[in-house]
Amino acid sequence: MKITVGHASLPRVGFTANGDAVFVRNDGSRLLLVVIDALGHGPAAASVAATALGVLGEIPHSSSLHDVVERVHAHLRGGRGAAALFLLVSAATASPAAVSPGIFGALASAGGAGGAHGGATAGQTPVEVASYEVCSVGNVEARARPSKLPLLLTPGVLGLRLRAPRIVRGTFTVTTRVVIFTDGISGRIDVPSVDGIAPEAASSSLLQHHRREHDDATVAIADIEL
Ligand SMILES: [Mn+2]
Repeated sequence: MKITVGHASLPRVGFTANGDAVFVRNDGSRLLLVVIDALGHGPAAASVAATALGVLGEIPHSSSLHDVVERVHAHLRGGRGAAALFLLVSAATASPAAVSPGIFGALASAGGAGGAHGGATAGQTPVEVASYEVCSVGNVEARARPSKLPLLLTPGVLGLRLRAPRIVRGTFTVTTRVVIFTDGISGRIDVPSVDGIAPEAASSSLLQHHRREHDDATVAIADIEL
């Protein structure tokens, strides 16, 4: 598995401080990617975002996504709060019989009944896949291509009020691009328009074309190559 991440962000027009921020920890076989959108904009929002980045930088690598979300929530208490999307991707293997191209889903447990594939010769060699966990608190969104990335938005604001984080778990069985964006980006974002462009440049292009000027705006892209 090879993971490449790029991102681009701009503050609200007229401001230099940015309340959006991106945290990336890419170990090659494991990625923690968090896109933060502190409430409001300007220096106070930027301060909240910086606090979140500081907390994330000190989180143990072995932490579950649930722990990551709860820890950020705890450390942002007393501030104006933030929305954020948390994505954790890890290398994994599956039996070919468990992997139907284009269909994601839970890894079939060993010996699990059937997929569309799994010939007698291929059945012996595990195939590389990527397992993921994703959680979005507030309104940071994500899209994936060509795989789907189902998001269950968790209501609330990190640092203020948070119900049990809704974490979706699944598996990418084909090379997949994940695009994460804050609400400073139009929901009409045209992800296919940057197919074939590397994450950093693709993020800049999407930011330029779909930015709303009244808010901080951020795009982060992770290419997960299997
Ligand atoms: Mn925003």
